[in-house]
Amino acid sequence: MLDKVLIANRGEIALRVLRACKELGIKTVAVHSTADKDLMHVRLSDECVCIGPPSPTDSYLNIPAIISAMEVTDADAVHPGYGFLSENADFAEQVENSGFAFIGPQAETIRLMGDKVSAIDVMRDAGVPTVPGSNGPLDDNKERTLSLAREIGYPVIIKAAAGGGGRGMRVVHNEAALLKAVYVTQTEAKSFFGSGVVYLEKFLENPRHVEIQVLGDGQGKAIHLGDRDCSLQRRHQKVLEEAPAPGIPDEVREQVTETCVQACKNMKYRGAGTLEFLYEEDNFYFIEMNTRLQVEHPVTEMITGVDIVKEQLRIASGEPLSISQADVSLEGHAFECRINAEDPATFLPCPGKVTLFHAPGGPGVRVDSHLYSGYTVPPYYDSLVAKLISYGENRDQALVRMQIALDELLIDGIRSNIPLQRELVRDADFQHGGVNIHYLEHKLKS
Ligand code: MV4
Repeated sequence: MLDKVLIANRGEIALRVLRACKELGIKTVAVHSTADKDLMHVRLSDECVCIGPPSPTDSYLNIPAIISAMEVTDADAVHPGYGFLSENADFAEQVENSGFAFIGPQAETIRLMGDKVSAIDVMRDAGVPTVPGSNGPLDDNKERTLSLAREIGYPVIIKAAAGGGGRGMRVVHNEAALLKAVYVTQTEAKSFFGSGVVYLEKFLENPRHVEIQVLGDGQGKAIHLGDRDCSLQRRHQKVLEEAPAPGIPDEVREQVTETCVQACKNMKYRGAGTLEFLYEEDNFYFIEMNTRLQVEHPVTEMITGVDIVKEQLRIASGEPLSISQADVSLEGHAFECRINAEDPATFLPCPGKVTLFHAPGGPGVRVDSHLYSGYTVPPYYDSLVAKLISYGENRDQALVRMQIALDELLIDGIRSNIPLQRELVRDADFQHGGVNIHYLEHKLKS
């Protein structure tokens, strides 16, 4: 097992990783910016190193500073959490070239999945269902692009191969607008990502966002931990997630999860990963793979009983997965409400001093948060301050537990989206289950 892990992140996820390390008897190093010396996980770690000023570029994204901190503290491995350097292939490569372990996939895998065109290729080869489209980059043959879109049928979407997560895409509703949209997306992609490669897909109008959690040992063994529905989002920021995705026929779920596992075996995937799909009319369509631990991993942990972060640490130690597919059973239902320090009306970040923090409790309630009474939320980072997770034997029980927990949760001193979450868990359409990716934004407009 690893002896010492450096946690290259902050906030709730740094605390989550710290807890997993402590359970496994692994020593911890916290690295933090000057704005983050009062973070909960900094207090609880064995050692801490200040790596720079508040700006993320100078601290949590500063590769030489992080690798130096690993050298100084003699850490074996780095856990990147989510965001920051978690999907930076150059970081993973430099970490491994410096003789340390990166807790995540091999740099080449991160690169392969970071290019959405090659990711789709890998998935299609494994039998994963993909969106009808160009199956590769668009070239400068305008006639070919026009006839491809005509075959697929409008609307279509042009996406940057180096994009993802909602950046660098453009919907096209008719032939007259196609070539201009391709050109504009290419130009934008070149300036945003340094690569002008774009591809084309059928635009699905009212899909749900359903994703599959996988684990691979890096030697060709892989398993899945079922799916999550993350359709409730605003401006590509997820708000409330659940597992399993409601209303998916068993045989459809079994089919797609099997193909995901096959894809991971083919790649000899190492660590935790998520395959993102659009789901419409009982069909899954792969769009992207995330090669990191995700914010919403707890809902999967609740319905499987598998500690995903501990599995990541075991895999990075070169140990086999602690479970086989036959050991994984999906039981019950879980929700996660993301609690953000933001203005309920404008959604603008609301940093400041938390004068009172009271976490809910009771059966089937989990709170992943770095908050404590007296903590000051700094203005420099993401506004996520807590994740409230509920579990129940069935969806109704998990939902009522979430309603109760949200009523118990107290955060004074800063504004938050708790009022929105309290409203969502009482929304009739959400309660029914299976709302699509546009539901929340439509609701907020009305
Ligand atoms: C799509 C799509 C419809 N059709 N692709 C947005 C984020 C990025 N991960 C992919 N995205 C989309 N790709 C096709 N072919 C609609 C979206 C999309 C979306 C997807 C998931 C969650 C929220 C979304 C909000 C708007 C658009």
